[in-house]
Amino acid sequence: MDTLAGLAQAINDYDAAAAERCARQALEEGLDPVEAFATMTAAIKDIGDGFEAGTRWLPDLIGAAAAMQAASPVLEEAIRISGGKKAALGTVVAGTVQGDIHSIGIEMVCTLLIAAGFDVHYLGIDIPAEEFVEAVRDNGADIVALSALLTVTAAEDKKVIQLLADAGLRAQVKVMVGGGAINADFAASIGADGYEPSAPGAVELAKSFVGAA
Ligand code: B12
Repeated sequence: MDTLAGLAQAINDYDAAAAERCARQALEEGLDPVEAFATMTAAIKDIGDGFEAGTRWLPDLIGAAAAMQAASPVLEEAIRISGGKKAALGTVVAGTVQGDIHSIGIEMVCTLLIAAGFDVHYLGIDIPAEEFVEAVRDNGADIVALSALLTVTAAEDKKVIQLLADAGLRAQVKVMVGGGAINADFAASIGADGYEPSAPGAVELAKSFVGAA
């Protein structure tokens, strides 16, 4: 079995130690850490699909997430190092919206943004709309990146945009939205400035916002 297949298998087996070992091995073999992360994303998505279909259960999601979270820091560290030190392209405030505790995707978005040269303020998960607005104001952010994976929390994106407008900040900050609960039509309907389905896509979008694409 090659290393990336082993990495996918480790996610599937909820084997955190094997996932971390395969991630390190992938780097030693000179494989692209972003590609290794995409391999894990596909594996965990399969488990999510099984959960939706009723063939997998919450402990399966928890086990797979733990395996992915054991390997992610190894890959994220490599991505940050390869990004080197760059002049700041702009300031991003990022987080997962209130009611939603999914962190893996937005953390990869943040890692790639940092590697590309953005100054990123990651607020974490389950973040109230008011807190995003405060962080945009306090950090003079150019971009706010909102992640939502649950259908029920997608509406929080709209709330953030509304509160930014109420605070007189909407004109100075671009809003990008993503996560499994979001699509381009939804993003357009709430007046977001952009949507991307992947972390590399998020970086290209952010660069286009600051005229660096
Ligand atoms: C792992 C996981 C969990 C873990 C999360 C651990 C963690 N620390 O993140 C745990 C076990 C905690 C969990 C809990 C729950 N989960 Co869950 N989970 C998943 C699963 C399997 C994978 C998510 C993931 O990490 N994917 C890998 C990452 C890399 O992908 P990603 O998050 O999509 O991010 C990528 C892009 O979307 C994009 N992106 C992400 N954010 C942003 C932001 C911007 C601005 C941009 C531009 C791009 C972008 O870039 C990322 C990298 O490419 C998904 C299945 C799926 N298909 O997504 C279900 C899923 C999201 N979960 C689901 C559910 C229902 C739940 C629970 C309600 C289950 C329960 N009964 O308790 C709880 C919710 C708790 C809460 N309040 O949030 C459902 C949601 C259904 C829906 N549409 O509402 C899913 C879709 C499973 C399913 N098919 O039913 N979950």
